[in-house]
Amino acid sequence: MKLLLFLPPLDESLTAIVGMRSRRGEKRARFYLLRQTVLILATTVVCLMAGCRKPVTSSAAVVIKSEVMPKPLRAGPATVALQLEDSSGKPISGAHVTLEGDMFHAGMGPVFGEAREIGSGRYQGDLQLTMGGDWVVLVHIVLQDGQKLEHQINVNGVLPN
Ligand SMILES: [Cu+2]
Repeated sequence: MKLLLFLPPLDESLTAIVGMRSRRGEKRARFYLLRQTVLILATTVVCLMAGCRKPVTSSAAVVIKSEVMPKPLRAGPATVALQLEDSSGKPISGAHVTLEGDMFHAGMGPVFGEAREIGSGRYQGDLQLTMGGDWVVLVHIVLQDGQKLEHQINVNGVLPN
């Protein structure tokens, strides 16, 4: 019994089960267990959803879909296409979107570009990938309300020109 008391937050339900002999007590204990289970399940579902969204999202309220073209990519101009939506799938217009390409090796600086809105919530811009190899494209987004988001696209294996 003492041990059980040291196990929060399940201790409430466990002591209830062990300690109460009346039917009412049992009912209450079952209720506690059920409530505990529902809480745990709810938490798990939220975590799973958050995990699923992570690759395409920088913020809980904004869904970012991105693509770098053409495929396969060669050193030279690349086009970055983005789609911004809110959680209900409504396109997000009026964002300011800039692009940054990095290779993270000595002696090489980043390249920059700007994306324009070409349709409702759809943005597109060019980046000069100046050599073959593994690039990381950082998309800097400022929404109309001033909220800042960052989205990362790994672009591996760009072919030399
Ligand atoms: Cu390089």
